[in-house]
Amino acid sequence: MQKFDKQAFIAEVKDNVKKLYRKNIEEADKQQIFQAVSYAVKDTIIDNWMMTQKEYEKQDPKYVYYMSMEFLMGRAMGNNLINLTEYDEVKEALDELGFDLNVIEDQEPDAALGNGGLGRLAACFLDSLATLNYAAYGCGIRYRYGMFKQKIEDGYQIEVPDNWLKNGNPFELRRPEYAKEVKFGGYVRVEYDEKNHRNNFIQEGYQSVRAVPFDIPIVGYNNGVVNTLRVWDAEAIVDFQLDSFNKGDYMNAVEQENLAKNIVEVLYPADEHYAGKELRLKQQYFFISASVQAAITKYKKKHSDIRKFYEKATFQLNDTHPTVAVAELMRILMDEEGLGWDEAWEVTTKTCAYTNHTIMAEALEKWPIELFSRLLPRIYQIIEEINRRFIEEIKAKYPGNQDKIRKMAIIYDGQVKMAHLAIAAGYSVNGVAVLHTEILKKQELKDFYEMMPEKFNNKTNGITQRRFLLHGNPLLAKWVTAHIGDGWITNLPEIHKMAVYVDDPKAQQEFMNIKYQNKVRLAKYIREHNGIEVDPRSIFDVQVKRLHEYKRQLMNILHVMYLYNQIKDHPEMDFYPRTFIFGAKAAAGYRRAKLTIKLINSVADVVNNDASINGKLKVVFIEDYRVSNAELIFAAADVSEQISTASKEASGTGNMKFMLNGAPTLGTMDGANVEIVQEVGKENAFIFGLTAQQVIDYENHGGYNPMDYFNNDQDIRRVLMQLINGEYAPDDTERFRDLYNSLLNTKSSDRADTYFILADFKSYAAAQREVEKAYRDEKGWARMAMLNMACSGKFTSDRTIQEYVDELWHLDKVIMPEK
Ligand code: 26M
Repeated sequence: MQKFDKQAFIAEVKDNVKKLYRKNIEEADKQQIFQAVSYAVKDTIIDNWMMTQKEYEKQDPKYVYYMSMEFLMGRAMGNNLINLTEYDEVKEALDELGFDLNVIEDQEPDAALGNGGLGRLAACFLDSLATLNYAAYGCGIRYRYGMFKQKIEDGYQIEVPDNWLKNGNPFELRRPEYAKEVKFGGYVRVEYDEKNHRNNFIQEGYQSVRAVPFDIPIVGYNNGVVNTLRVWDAEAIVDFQLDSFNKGDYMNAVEQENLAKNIVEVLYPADEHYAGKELRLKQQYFFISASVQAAITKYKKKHSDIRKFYEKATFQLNDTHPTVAVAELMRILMDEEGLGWDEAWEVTTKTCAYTNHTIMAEALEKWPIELFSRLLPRIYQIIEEINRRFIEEIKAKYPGNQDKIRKMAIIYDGQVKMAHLAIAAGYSVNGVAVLHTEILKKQELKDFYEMMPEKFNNKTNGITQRRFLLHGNPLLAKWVTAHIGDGWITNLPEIHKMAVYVDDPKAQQEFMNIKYQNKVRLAKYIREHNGIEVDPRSIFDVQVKRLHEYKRQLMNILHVMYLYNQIKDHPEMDFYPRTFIFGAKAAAGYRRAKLTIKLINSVADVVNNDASINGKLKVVFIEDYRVSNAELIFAAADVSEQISTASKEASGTGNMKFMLNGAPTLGTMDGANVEIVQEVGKENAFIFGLTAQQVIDYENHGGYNPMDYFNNDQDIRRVLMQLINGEYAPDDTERFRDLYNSLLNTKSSDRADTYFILADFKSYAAAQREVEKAYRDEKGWARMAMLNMACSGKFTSDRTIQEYVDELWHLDKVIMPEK
């Protein structure tokens, strides 16, 4: 690769400022500098991008199309510099110009085209695919508004639109020459084709939208590879102009204009919860139809036999959201490419694979037949036929067993079940952690597993160390590299070489000092963004993730209330200062989640302002938790809170980011926590609570009664009473009644405390005491924290991607020519 030329870079930045803003560099503001630097970086990227695509053309590798409604990319500029290995050089160049690269980076809005774990996983996968030299496309939607920005007003969450494109996106490239037409509605006319002796299916009376791709470069680490994230924008297909006085055409034109405008307007901000909204289905079909069409077009440029499509392409479906891809591929193969059903089915089932990300029942996508068939009439016909044949298969395997059909049919009870379609039509069904996959096989998808066990497999999630250590924690990254070299950047298991230093007092000191500096950096962020003063010498105990009952932020804050009671009762008690840090967005319509945010902030108000406790306890709710501030938070954490009700968190990926940055896990045996403990040893984690099997057994036998805990445990009773006696809501004692009810009142739902908070509370509190005890032993803590970092090698997304490639996708590694 070309060597970085500092003076040439500076000249280009100056030139960009001039061209873009008609200003000299001294006159430019920080946003303008950000744009100018980004365009200079893009210049370098473009050369590699063109070279990569030329090489792909030449070597004709198999592609993976990662189909996802969400890509939670975060900021691009810093990460691109990291992967181009030009970060330090550009930092110097900007210093020379009198700018701080970190400050310039803060000018970039996060690309928040995702809700949480599922969307961020997609982003990590793209980074790993490019770094490992695999040909890949991310396929998604260019939402005008991404995940809402969160403001906290009077302790309550307020959602503010995320106008992330307002200053333009310097890294994207509009590609109108690759636009595709996507059709909605109308009806299907069947016409007998005399010549070919078959029926033709012709969609008529439809509305259409022009899908225009925007390409975003995905830079591999130090390998010259640049892959593409292709996000689709929608435009009206007809120019909005009246060339006829026909009123019907006019209204039709207006409607098509509106359809286009609405489709890509906004990301649906729901996590693990599904509401059958028509616009959501439109979004799904819109980006899937465009992406599948584009994949076929690309294949046909080089290949003539469409029946071998699967040799050059595989579609990974990120949850059920993109599952219409199955039927869209069938449609194109049959209606446009002329294949018969069986031929088309063979191609489709060798192309599509499905990843499941949750066992939460409320997340399962089902569409009413009426809505589905009206919006996608031809696609619905195809799904009907897939369903008919699938039911025949079930009957053949389980003769006379109506129950199996009821439980497994793709269309049943007036609904189209997307997970069933994905399983029936995919060559693979995978879970995202060992425990999760086992639960899928034994519980949630038991019938499907019994019928087709060969499809089921596990791919434990991972994260990219390039963003979450090299970029997010430069101090630690440099320190690790100074000890063991930089091999870990592309081969994370090498970080285990740090294990030889865990008992070395000098290394322990240095490690703790780096952690301290990162805590100072976060304390500064908190001071500037929350106006709260926190002590970087206190234990930073962190829970950051979407707000959901199963993740049990409520248990965490109830425990804080319990600690506060103890400190007030026993002021003389020796208590190691603790800062509890929360960050979480609640879905806009999720009442209980939003009330939990209010409770956290109410507890914070009381605790943080009680001078009598000498700052022993602080509670901070970080506003607008997102990828960019997450990088600061992981680097500064002492304790990683991973406290979901066992069996509910499919994997978790935040847990891995904390571990990589040397924060031990305080958690349940859930999701990937199980594998984290396996890697680092249970003596280097703080594990508590019911096991997944215990939770499942309770659920199956309706045998848990939270009143037992309320009646028999004074500490628990006291904390719960404080929810309804105005302790944290003097102006409205009823404010937190719903949270109280959720734990105790069987009338508020059919069962109380569905997430076993009271059952786990005391073992959680005990584990928290163990944390404090361990932290007091400074050397012991340094050892434990360093061991966590050293044992995090398994959790790189490079490993996850390599497993997908070896076991499912069978991609070819593309070798880049030396430059
Ligand atoms: C559904 C309908 C309408 C709008 C949005 C949705 C929806 C969006 C995201 C439903 C679920 C969504 O995400 C689920 C998710 O993020 N699951 C998480 O996936 C991670 C990556 O595999 C895991 O680590 C987490 O444990 C899992 O909760």
